[in-house]
Amino acid sequence: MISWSSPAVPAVPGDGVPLRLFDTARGEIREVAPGPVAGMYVCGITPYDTTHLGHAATYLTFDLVYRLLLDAGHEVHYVQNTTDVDDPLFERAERDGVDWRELGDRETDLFRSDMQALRVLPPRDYVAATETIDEVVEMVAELVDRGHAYRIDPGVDGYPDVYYRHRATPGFGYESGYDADEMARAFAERGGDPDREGKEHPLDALLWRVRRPGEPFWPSPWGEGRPGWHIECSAIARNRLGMEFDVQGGGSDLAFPHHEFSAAHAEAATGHSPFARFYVHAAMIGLDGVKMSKSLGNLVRVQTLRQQGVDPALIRLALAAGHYRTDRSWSEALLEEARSRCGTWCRAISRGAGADSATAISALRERLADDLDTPGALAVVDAWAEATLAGDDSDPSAGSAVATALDALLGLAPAS
Ligand code: 5CA
Ligand code: ZN
Repeated sequence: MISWSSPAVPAVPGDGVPLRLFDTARGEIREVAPGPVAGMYVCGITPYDTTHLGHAATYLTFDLVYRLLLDAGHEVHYVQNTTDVDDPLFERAERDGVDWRELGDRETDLFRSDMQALRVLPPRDYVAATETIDEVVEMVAELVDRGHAYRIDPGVDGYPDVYYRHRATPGFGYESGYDADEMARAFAERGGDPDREGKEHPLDALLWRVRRPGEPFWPSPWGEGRPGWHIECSAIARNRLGMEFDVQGGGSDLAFPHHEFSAAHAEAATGHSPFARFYVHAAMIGLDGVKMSKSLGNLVRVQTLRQQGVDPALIRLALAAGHYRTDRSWSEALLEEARSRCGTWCRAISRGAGADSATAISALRERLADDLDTPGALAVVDAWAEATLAGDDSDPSAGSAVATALDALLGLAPAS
């Protein structure tokens, strides 16, 4: 699938700082320390009702990861999927009387356009689930061959779906750190089917769903059907990044079951562990204290704000005012605060000369490399702007140096 076009990333004066991130699996912040090419997989959208500010916040978080890795001298091999075959997509298509493919294409186009407007760096591989059915079939076959998967007895309901034995890997649960009760609750809430008759255990996860009337299907050794959800990301990431790639990312709602099973499937299929070196999760964005979600319909869309004439850079700045690991709410006040901050920064930058830029840029890098401390980073720029506007003009080219750093590290265009 085509990605979107990349904004230019200027080189920032001075040296980048090694990135440290919080890894959900180990529950600690440590240095990412990738090789020359960092591998990053971020779970993409299910293309209906995009792009709300929760989605935007998550992709902006990983855009910062990308930019900091670049600044620290690494190349980044970034892979993202779109889940263009899934129940909620079919339900929405049915409700609206459109073909599910058409709905998926339209929403994916909208997402690309929003990402481009937000100046998010595009994935090198942007991969639709429908493009990788053969990869999924191959990986399910590996799991079946290794004895990690089984079929539902056709006598149960006539649908011999293929399921994954959740205890196939000894470390199952290491990624989320959830205990049995938390797993049971999250599995039921987030796309699992604990009550499916014929499963060996309620937590076993769907790998291949055999054809049901009215649903799309592809051929496989287990009959015509379609992939389960977790195996999709597992196969796409493993086949492009290999095992032990650097960062597996997404929103915190994916920590279990999705990322736990994506990791477990790949580990069970290959006999290698871990799937990823870091599992990184962006907190949830809400509206009036409730998680923004397509199923609840309490959405603020990037598109709507753009149509109202809001500069996408202000959306970036408003979301960056909170830390990525803190659940937070979107509000008009947040946007206003970003507008006022942006105005102050622009006035300071347009002076040309200003307070020492090398000190400010190095502090900015330090804050961002410390588990993406964006509130701290914004405070650094606030202090630089304040000193500059108070008359400090000791650095003759401070304005352009700071503008370059904001562009490269925070994705904020010089013009905004
Ligand atoms: N297609 C799957 C991942 S394979 C999926 O979760 N799609 S999604 O469209 O529901 O979400 C896309 C991304 O946005 C995911 O990383 C998800 O964790 C994140 N996300 C969804 N809602 C929010 C929210 N309210 N705040 C922050 N991130 C969110
Ligand atoms: Zn995923």
